[in-house]
Amino acid sequence: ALFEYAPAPESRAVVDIAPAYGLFIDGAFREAGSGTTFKTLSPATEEVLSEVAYADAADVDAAVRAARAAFPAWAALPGAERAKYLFRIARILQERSRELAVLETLDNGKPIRETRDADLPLVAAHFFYYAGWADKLNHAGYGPDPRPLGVAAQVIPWNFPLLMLAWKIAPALATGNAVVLKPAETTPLSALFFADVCRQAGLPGGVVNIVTGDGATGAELVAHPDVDKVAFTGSTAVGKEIARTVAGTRKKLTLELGGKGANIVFDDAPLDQAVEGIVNGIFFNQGQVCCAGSRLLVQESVRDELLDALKRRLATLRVGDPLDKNTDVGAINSAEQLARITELAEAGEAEGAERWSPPCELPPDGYWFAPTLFTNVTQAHRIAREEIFGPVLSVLTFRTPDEAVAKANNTPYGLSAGVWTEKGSRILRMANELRAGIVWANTFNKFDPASPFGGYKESGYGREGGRHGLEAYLNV
Ligand code: TXE
Repeated sequence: ALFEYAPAPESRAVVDIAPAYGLFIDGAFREAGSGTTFKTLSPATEEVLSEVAYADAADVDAAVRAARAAFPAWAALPGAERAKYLFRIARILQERSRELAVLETLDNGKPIRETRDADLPLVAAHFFYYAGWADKLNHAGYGPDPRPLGVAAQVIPWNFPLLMLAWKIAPALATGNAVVLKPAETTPLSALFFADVCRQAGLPGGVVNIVTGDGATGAELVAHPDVDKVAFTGSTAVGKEIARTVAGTRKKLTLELGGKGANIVFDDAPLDQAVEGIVNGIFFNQGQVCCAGSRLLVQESVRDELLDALKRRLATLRVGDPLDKNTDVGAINSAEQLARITELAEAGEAEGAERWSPPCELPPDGYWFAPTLFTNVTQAHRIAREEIFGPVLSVLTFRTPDEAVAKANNTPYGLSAGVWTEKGSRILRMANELRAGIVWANTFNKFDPASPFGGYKESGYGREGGRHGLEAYLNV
């Protein structure tokens, strides 16, 4: 087996999926100590994509040791020198973005148009943005000479594999930390590709380490005694478990967990624009987005008009082959995730909500779920309360702004919200009253590396992105 991911420069235009990939520790790929591997599948076809090394406690320990050994020299580099590495990584990511986009779409199932036009540009933008901070930390507002924390353990999910890596690794490196990152078990390939990018950029060995495996691997990493900082994005249940593991240790923790975002449409909103925002809010990445607009709150007076327009629009969505540039809705990432979505949609019907999907033919193999709309939803229904993490929209109504705020805030989560109205004063008022880390006005799912992102309530704590994202990796 070839435990190496280093395509020859002349073959870079092609994603050449080798049969097996190794762990990336101390600047080199290697087999797991136990020799154990696991398979990754294409969610669109269920074909085996690759075999990946499975890291156990000993491998995690090797990765943390490599990071610890690399940390002092990396932290001591002048910021301007660290910035050069980050700029180099950003440029290589841009140069190899076609290859990466195809790889990410194969591994995750998301439409190539999204990977190409959203994920990859944002990934490079995060490295450029944090490269810019590396030599300006004295001016970040945290006082003179803020220091890195040390070794950061980062555990990320499968919905935006490379983008979540960028959110975590770019600020950690800019501030002088060394990193051990564990990608999700269903989507490890772009992180291993990124390891190759680090090598190409000449990043010193041990500054970035990638350990592939499952939840047990993640648990080993988080519990490792020589870790100074834990950053996690994933389910609220696992986030709580990690908080318990970290409690009583020296480790600093940031958590980015689930959401149940409300997209709130007032009767004065530009409805055609709102329809686009609703579709983007819940069908982008098949709704597998922590800040998805999974609850539509529409003012009663425009309910029928908006739903008619929305249904017409949903009928035009093209569901299918993620590698087809015309595809709008791709595959669900895994059989487990499909089962969760299916179970919650069935609960919606059983509890009396009305289910609707446009006519669409789903491919025979792979994991698919048709775009789905539920009306007659009450706040007590599970589909109004629980994160579905799929292409399923629950529609509720309201009469007054107060009622809209109360319903939007009636959730244990608090990650995102959208407000659609012509009234500027109403936007400002809603932004103040909505208990959500981000409130979009007349748009949805807009991301920018300069903007902090994170949750209220059970959506987690800490911020990623922007100047605030530096703080999670600094002693100030
Ligand atoms: O998440 P997990 P799953 C939500 C979404 C989804 C549900 C379950 O609602 O349906 O969570 O998804 C690693 N210690 N979100 O099961 O298990 C795991 O290997 C340390 C929202 O995929 O949280 C993976 O790398 N690590 C979310 C990562 O945690 C552990 C994105 C996420 O997996 C671990 C994903 C443990 N004990 C799911 N157990 C968002 N906020 O965007 C698992 N992991």
